[in-house]
Amino acid sequence: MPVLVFHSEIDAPEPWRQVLARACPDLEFRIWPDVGPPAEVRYALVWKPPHGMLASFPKLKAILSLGAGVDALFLDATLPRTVPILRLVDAGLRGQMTEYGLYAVLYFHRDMPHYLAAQLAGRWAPLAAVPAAQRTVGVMGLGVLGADLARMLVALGFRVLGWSRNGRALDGVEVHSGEGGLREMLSRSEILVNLLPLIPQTRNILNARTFAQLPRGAAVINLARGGHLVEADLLAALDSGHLRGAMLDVFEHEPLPEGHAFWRHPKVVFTPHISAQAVTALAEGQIVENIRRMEAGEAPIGLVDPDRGY
Ligand code: NDP
Ligand code: OXD
Repeated sequence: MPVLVFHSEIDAPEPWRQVLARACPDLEFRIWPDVGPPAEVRYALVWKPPHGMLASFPKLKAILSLGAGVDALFLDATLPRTVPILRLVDAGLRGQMTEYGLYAVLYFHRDMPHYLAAQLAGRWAPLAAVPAAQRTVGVMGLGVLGADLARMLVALGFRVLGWSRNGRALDGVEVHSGEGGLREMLSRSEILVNLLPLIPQTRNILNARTFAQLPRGAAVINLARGGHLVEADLLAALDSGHLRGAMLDVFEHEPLPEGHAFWRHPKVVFTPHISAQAVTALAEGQIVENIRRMEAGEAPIGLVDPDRGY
């Protein structure tokens, strides 16, 4: 019987075993590394598989990612380049990410770091109101996740700037692209949110030069990948006072190493890569549909372009 191999250190296999037993009874579910004869494996349902794992299946038909971002797959030099990679497109991630992004923007917009510090210091310290219509938020990456957040920010009345590769128009959002567009967007973004994929062109994009182009007192929110951020540059920009704060969900090394400066930094708030998590009940429809489409020879959902890397 053809086999689907599961590997993830953060997603439980059992719910997936049950879903697939029901929806794809002709597919046997096995958990890496107990996969049996490698030639029986047709599908790999994975999050951060060990390097070499995918290349060990000579008849693999598709790599089903348990996440939207597939950067970790491309770090494997042995990744079979001709096997389609299918990423999660929304599949329950979009709503979670938009909630988190809104929360993060509102946290800075409503000066919560100031009020938390004032409370702890026993100070009653009101600041002048800044209406959403006078606040500019920049969103880097206007894909499935970034565009939804941008739309919701527009609905709340913010001035929203966005940056994407193709610069496609988005209602209510001033969209930019290219190097010049990025400069223009950064120069006006009082709160900057990153929702780009991690590819060679975007690695380290949140760096000293980027921060220097933001208005003094801006805040940075990184929800995409740790590899986008040059951590030392963020710390320097926070410590110099150029940036007023950062909210982070992702890190170059996860879990964040013990003793890392972010743990106790007064201007950094962070969460352990939870802004949008794959929930089986919300993602199963897309995974099952993609297996059906692959078996029927139809175009799958979320096909990654290996040349673009996202
Ligand atoms: P999409 O592929 O739908 O969107 C990516 C966006 O980035 C597109 O708008 C794309 O432009 C833009 N982009 C890509 N390259 C460039 C570039 N060189 N210059 C400017 N813009 C660029 O991805 P999703 O929205 O689904 O996900 C985005 C990322 O969010 C994922 O890759 C992942 O890293 C991260 N993520 C994090 C999670 C977490 O829990 N922290 C959960 C889920 C995702 P264009 O529209 O022109 O193609
Ligand atoms: C994803 C993630 O890319 O959870 O889906 O980071």
